[in-house]
Amino acid sequence: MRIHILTLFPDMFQGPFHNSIVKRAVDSALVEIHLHDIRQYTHDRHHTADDYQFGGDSGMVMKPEPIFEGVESILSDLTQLEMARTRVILTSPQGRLLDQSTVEELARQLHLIVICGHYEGVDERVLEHLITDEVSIGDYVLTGGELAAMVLTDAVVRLLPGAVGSEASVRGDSITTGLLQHPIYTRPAQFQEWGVPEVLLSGNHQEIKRWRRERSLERTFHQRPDLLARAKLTSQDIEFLGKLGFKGKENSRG
Ligand code: 6GU
Repeated sequence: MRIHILTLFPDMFQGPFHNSIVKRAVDSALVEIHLHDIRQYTHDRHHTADDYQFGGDSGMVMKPEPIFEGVESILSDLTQLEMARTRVILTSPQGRLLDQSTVEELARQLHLIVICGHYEGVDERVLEHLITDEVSIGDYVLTGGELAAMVLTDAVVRLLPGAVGSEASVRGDSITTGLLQHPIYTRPAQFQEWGVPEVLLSGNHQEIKRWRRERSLERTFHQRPDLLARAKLTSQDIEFLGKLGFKGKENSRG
């Protein structure tokens, strides 16, 4: 996969992309990450990438020309077949909320081109005629789209085959399974005055599996009840949740 990021602040990406799993994925050629400074596609002396808003109002708007030029220069190197598996993404608080199923869909592409939105926003013609997806990472406002582009890149890269040590660990992800993760423990079995739940030391895999499932259900019920509406639940799960006060999934698709 190749990920192109168009940004006014390429230096912001040095930390996240040069450590841990993303770095390893780049080093082992699972992914290429190309940073493009939007100002390199400007042609005036001051490298102007933003301008005042028509109709008045405070705040600057990102100009369309350098963004079109940057994206088109990347697209011009692609074949028709590659184009069919390319997404042009704008990060913006107005976008669709990024979730794991969107990340999975993006991980199946050949090329991602990510434009980091800034200032009050981006000229609407970029949204109308250049991008395929507009993505937000949550209901809060960031100073710019760079952090969102890093989040998106990180989430996509870890799904590329070989990026994370164990495929099973990726498939068993909390959220991927529709439930939050159960509590986990490591050595020592006794830390200060706190032990580890007996069942985990019992060697009884049936019991351990059941304990984990119930803790997942419990956590999800208390922290993210919204997830239960979409989770794949067995009748045993529903019975357990019922004891916690869960009122069932009558208003959901199940
Ligand atoms: Cl993609 N950009 C900005 N500026 N704020 C955000 C966001 C993006 N996603 C959530 N908040």
